[in-house]
This record gives sequence, C-alpha cells and structure tokens, in this order.
Amino acid sequence: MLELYQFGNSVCAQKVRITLHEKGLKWKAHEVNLFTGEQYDPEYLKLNPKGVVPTLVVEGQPIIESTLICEYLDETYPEPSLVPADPALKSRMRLWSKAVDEGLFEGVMDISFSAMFRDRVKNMTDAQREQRFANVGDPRRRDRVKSTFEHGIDSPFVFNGIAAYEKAFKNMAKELDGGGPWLLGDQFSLADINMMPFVNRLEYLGLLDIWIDNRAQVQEWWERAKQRPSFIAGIIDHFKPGEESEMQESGLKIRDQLAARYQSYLEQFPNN
Ligand SMILES: N[C@@H](CCC(=O)N[C@@H](CS)C(=O)NCC(=O)O)C(=O)O
Repeated sequence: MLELYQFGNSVCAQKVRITLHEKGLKWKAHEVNLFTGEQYDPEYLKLNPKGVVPTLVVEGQPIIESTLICEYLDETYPEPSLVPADPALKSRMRLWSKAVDEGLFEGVMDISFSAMFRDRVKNMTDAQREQRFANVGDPRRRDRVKSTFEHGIDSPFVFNGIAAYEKAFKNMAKELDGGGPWLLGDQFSLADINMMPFVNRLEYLGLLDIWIDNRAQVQEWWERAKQRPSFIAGIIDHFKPGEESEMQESGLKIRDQLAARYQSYLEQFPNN
C-alpha cells in the first residue's frame, strides 16, 4: 500500500496526488498539519528530515521530494506513461521540474505567504511566532519566512518569485506556440503536472491574469489542464471548507501592489 504524508493545500502534495490519480493508484493519506507544526514532529522528521511534505512511504521506505516521488511513481507504474521515452524530450520535461525547484516553488510560497499566511503569523503570540521561525531548520527558508512576514509583498523574495513566474510563463508560451496541446507536445507528462499546482494557486489568489492576460496559448493550456479528472481529484477535492474563499479574499488585498511590482520587474529586466 502506498502511503502519502501530505497536506491538502500544499502545491508539492498536489503534484503527487495528480500523478497518483493519473496512474489510477490507490493510496492511504496521512495528513501532516503544516499550520500546527506537525511537520516538525520528531517521528515525522525520521521520514522526512527536511520537515516538509510530501513523503511517500512504500513498504516502510520513505521517498521524499515531490519531483522524485512523481518520477518514482512513473518508473514503478509505467502505464499510462507520464515521462517521454525520448531522452531529449525527457530532459525538456526535467527543465520544468528544475524551474519549480529553482524559483517557482519559493515564488509561490512567498507570494502566498505575503497574501494570506502572513496574517495567521501576525495573529500568533510573540513566543509562538519565534518558535515558528526557530522550527524552520534551513537558513535560507528561515530568511524567506521572516522576510515575507516583515515586508510582505515588498520582500525581495516576492520579487524573485515574480521573476520566476514570468520566466516560466514566457517559456510555456514558447513551448506551446505552434505545438501543444501539452508542454511536450502530444503527451500529457510530468511537465504539465509540475506546472498545474503553481498556476492554480495564482488563479485562486486572483492573480493569474497579471501574467497570462496576453498569453493565449497558456490560457488554452490551463483550460485543458483543468478538464482532467486528476485536477479535481488532486487539487480541488482536498480543499478544506473556507480555504478557497480565504485564498480569493487574501489575493485581492495584495493584487494592486503585486501588479505594480510585476510592472517594475518588466521595466528593470526587459530582456529576461
Ligand atoms: N522541494 C520539496 C519542497 C517541499 C516543501 O517545502 N513543502 C511545503 C509545502 S508545499 C512544506 O511542507 N512546508 C512546510 C514548512 O515550510 O514548514 C518538494 O518538492 O517536495
């Protein structure tokens, strides 16, 4: 039995759940509540020393890192295939997981944090907040959490996130231009699965149009992706009551400021 340690509205868990559904696999869920700090429970840290979700456990063996979990699932359960056989296409597919790991993931976290989780941290007592920061066992991650808490949308990490999204959407438009329907052509692959949660989060925050208003190919890709049953099963079915409206309302609060920073990014980096 596959066991997945996960959290409903975690973009990394969403990637894995979409993959599991595409493969038609059954799995047992273990919820790790990221808001109450269950990711730092010593028992959980034995499975995932980074203190993050998701973790897939197969016959007692933990597998961590969402990209690696998705590739593991594809290798272990090859049908239907989500990875192209052609090595050149495979490396193009991995450019999308690299894009996620090299900027988009931090971007989605830092934009989401300054839109909504920031308020939750503000409502903590000083001692709870200090404990929350101290729990983050990685210096860069701790810096990001502190920076977005202190500066919100003005944090330099949010600016980096804006840049990562802009690069990703520009590349998506390029890949889809004259090709498609999926990022690697005819085959729906882990490349598309990698991007779906990151696009979805922006949509729920009401910010997606800032990047894709003039990118018809990306809009069409997104409409297609949302038609897949795995989108509903992997993302939508796991929202808790109130979560969707929380995202929509908090996104609205930062929208104007974020759009201004996006414009500023385009002015400062016109050739990126
Ligand atoms: N690169 C890792 C990132 C995992 C990660 O940071 N997950 C987030 C949720 S999307 C998390 O567990 N955060 C908890 C925390 O930062 O305290 C992966 O892809 O699995």
